[in-house]
Amino acid sequence: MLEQLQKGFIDIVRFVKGEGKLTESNVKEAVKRIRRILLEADVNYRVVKEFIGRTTEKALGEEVLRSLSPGEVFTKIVYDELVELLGRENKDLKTASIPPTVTMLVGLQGSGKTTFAAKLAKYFMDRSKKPVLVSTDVYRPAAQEQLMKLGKQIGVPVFTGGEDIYARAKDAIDFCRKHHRDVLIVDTAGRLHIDEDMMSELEELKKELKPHNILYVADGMTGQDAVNTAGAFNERLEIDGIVLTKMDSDARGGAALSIKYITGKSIVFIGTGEKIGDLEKFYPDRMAKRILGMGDVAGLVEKVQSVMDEEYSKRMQKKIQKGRITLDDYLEQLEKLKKMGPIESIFEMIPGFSKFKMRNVSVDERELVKAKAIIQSMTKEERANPSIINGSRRKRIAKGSGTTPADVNRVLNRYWQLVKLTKSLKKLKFPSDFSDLGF
Ligand SMILES: Nc1nc2c(ncn2[C@@H]2O[C@H](COP(=O)(O)OP(=O)(O)OP(=O)(O)O)[C@@H](O)[C@H]2O)c(=O)[nH]1
Ligand SMILES: [Mg+2]
Repeated sequence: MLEQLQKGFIDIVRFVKGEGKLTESNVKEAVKRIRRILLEADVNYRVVKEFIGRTTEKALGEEVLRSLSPGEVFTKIVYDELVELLGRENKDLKTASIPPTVTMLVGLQGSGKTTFAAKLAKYFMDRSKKPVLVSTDVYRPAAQEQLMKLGKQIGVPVFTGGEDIYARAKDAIDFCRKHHRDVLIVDTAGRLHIDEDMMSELEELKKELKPHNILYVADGMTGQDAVNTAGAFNERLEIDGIVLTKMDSDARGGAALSIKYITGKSIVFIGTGEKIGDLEKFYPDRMAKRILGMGDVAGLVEKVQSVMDEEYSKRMQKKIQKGRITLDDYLEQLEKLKKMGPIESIFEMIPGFSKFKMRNVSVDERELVKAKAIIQSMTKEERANPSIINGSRRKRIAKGSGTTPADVNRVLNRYWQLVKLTKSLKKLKFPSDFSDLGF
């Protein structure tokens, strides 16, 4: 994701770092380089002009006169400007006071609406919501089947109905009310280009459904086309937010960096792959850090620190350094992590983490209770040294905790995964200039 942009910015940071102080000439040179990088990344020229102007002004202005090194100051300025460009605040979807919350997805053909509909349903499910999917695409014969297949995959009902799309969508709302489902996601038909038929159909749907959120789904790889089309959709439908899909294949990032500035609407989610789990909530500050080559380690650090008290993290750090994590630690971690939300979102922030394929490591309440009972049924020795747990010990632990040996195995497997993770964390290098920059 955004490799080209990242490489460009990392080179600039390196260049500025080598300079003794910020002068008019090296700021000019750095800014010239930024201009080239942004244009090559297909960022809108108006955005580039604004970005360059503000960065130059700040870099040459009074703000520079601090005790930081020029590299730090300049990087911080670029970081702030990137955050500004990406939207500063992360935006959440609106929730209806009387359920269901209706979210309508619009966008051109092939932009990823249907895929995103399923990803969003899963996202809601993971947050204890009960979503329903409905498609108003009656033009493409396979559209309905595609959604049904995805719905089945994640266990979300797909409402089907007659050919009248307005009636179908409204019936879907009734279905949600009747069955106490609190979220309705409406997938719509895309066209190759913006045309009057599609726009008036969407306008009509909006009138009938009164959706709480209209999300414009754009293929991030299409760069400025995505930005221009977003503008057109916004004019007619007044969208609430933007979803950029296929960011996994977008090395340039032109759409990501221009769309907020040009349309005034924020990016809410990004799609990072074809699979259902390949979805990220969009955080401008984290994205800016990513672009500047700092990975999301800073985000990780913030999140972890907010929950773990200093003493605890010091203790954990020592254990991680020594590579000694016991099952007691594991249990403590589970409880701490539970407070932080889905554990995957934490793992996703670790650069290169997807390699470990540990997506299924989520903590839910029931599982936590079970894991607790299992670990508490172990002897002190077993907890300190889980590798001694053999078949008969497993049986005894299962009996003692009212679970099965398979449950015991699951807890142990997750524990070993955590051990593996801490080993990989140990290898991560935290850039030394983080704290200096106030990140
Ligand atoms: N790599 C990648 N592929 C994606 C992503 N999101 C969707 N796709 C792929 O893009 C293609 C089109 O996705 P759909 O979800 O069918 O697009 P759509 O907007 O519903 O298309 P229409 O219904 O024809 O308007 C599919 O092959 C998806 O697998 C993503 O985030 N990353
Ligand atoms: Mg579709």
